[in-house]
Amino acid sequence: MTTATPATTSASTALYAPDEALVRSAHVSGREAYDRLVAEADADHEAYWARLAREYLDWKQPFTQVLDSSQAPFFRWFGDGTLNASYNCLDRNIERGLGKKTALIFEADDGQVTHVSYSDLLERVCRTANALKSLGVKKGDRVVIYIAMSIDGVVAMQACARIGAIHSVVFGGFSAQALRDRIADTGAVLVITADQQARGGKHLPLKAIVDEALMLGGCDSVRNVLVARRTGGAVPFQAPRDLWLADIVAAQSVSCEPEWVEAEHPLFLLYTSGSTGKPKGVQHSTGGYLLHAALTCHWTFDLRPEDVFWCTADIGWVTGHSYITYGPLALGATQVVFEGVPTYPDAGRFWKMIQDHHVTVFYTAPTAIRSLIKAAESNPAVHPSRYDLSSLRILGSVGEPINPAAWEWYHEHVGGRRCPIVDTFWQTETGGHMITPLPGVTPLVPGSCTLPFPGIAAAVVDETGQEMPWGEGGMLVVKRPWPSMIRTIWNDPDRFKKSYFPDEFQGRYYLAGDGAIRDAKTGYFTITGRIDDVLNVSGHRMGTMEIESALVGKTDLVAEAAVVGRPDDTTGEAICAFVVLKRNRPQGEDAKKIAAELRDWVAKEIGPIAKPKDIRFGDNLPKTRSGKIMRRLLRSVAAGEAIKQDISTLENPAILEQLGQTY
Ligand code: 6R9
Repeated sequence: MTTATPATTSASTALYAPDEALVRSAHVSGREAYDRLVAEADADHEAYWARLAREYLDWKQPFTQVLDSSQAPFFRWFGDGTLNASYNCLDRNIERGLGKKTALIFEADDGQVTHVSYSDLLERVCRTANALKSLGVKKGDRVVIYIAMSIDGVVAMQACARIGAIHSVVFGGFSAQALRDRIADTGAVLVITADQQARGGKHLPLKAIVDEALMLGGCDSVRNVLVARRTGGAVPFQAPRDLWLADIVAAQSVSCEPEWVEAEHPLFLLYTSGSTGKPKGVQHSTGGYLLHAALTCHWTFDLRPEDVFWCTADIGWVTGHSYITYGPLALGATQVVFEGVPTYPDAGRFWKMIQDHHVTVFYTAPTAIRSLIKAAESNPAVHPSRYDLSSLRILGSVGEPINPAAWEWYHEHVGGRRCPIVDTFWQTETGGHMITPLPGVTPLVPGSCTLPFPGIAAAVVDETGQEMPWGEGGMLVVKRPWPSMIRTIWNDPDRFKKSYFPDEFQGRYYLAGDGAIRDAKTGYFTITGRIDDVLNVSGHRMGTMEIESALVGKTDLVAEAAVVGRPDDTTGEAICAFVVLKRNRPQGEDAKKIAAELRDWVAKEIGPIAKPKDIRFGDNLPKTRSGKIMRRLLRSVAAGEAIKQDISTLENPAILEQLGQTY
């Protein structure tokens, strides 16, 4: 059995050639086919995307314009075309004879399984869409969805799309405060939630948190709260504002004419962390976004009509949008939707579900793999070898770099050395895969996301925009616009420009915010990590600033706080907070107690995913003479490394030793 080694971001040098049979049968078949697509896109970028937009989407009003760069970097794609995302995901599959085909195989936390056919799904979406209309929700209105993984969640998103309402899904692990901020920023007219969520055998609140969020103020735009019944637990209810989803839906018709929207009509807003300020509402379009979600699902996962696809992400993150709600449905695929967690009732849950549902394409995050490696090492009963995983043909990874040791284990023990692993690099802002192997094309190198998706002009550059020679690291950029790119930051177009199209590159290149290096021989990309103050904890993006402001928001206790990341074997990065209290520096039991109190506080302010793993106390923070916190030093202290940096500008060197102490 292989053992897990600490997560590193370096790629190994092993090459795994794709299987010959797969090369022949894949949608993109062999390196020559890939090269042809890349050449087609290079020769006429617009014609390439226009061809695919016609092949992959059904348009009500066909577009005649392709790319409009006149307001760059506010690019517009397929501007005069109209379509509906829900029509493309449901009706057209039924028109093609897939009405009885299973769209969703939903497995609940307790193991109960529900199959939903394409016809059933369309009916549910239409009823919910009509319910929203009956409550006055119109095209362009924002609807916040705060719900766990569920059929209702997918239906709610599709129902918004059907009537042209803009959904903004908030991950069910976010706190009332974080939810309030998102409701207030979107100006939502309605919130869709559930009574509670079931996770790992526990019932956790949802509706009660919505109530708390609405009471925090700034949410006057919200007229109604629709509540799905999940656990049947007692929840606070405020008529006439609150309505049971089942009651209102029961009274609705099962058909609902789609609202045909312009290609640029916003399909959704999704909040994500940046290096400064509050989370930003990433705005996606309908046409360009849906094209890339469908296309990447087809090529990267080589999805076929008989496949059973399973993406383990939550619909609260972008991966759940593109590879649960939109991509697979746009292709008429069958997919598994899972409510629970990978470790309940035991850490064999994923493997058992793959076996039970004959999953053929499985897409998960390195963090999950690393934690299941650990579990399998201590308990052989949950090792993947105990399950029949022979249905699998393709594996995927997303969210953070996958360290070669975890890659090898995934390849050997889950994929039986048969299944290629597509290590897909992309972001909330990019809408879909940007750099990724294709199963019938790319020889694999563990730890490398390999080559750009055809049509994506990814490059590694220095701070002047000059391309780096292969073998030398730099900043990852995209040199040409692509259809599923972020359109703007909701309510903050200036921040959109500054964050993604900075002046250093004359506003021409999209700046991803990640560092990257291309292999000197193959030109393969390896992502070396964020170049800004964004942390990646278990594949979740967190801004250090957000956590710092939550900590200093505890005004009775905290004077100052600085947050950095440090490497962690399981979660990739861990959050480490350095805190100066308004009272004496605590030690021993006292320090433990205060650290626990601060963790709970952060969980309340943002959500449990933002809880610092380490909290260190000091009389002060390391600062330059001009008063700037020296974060690079804190990163070394957090990682337990010897300080090698120049500390001559540090005003108070003694503080480093103090901050290095644990309790
Ligand atoms: C899809 C998603 C985006 C950030 C991104 C990068 C990291 C994602 C990765 C990866 C290395 C991969 N990231 N996939 N790093 N290899 N295959 O995760 O979106 O939550 O916005 O995070 O995640 O740092 O910039 P999002």
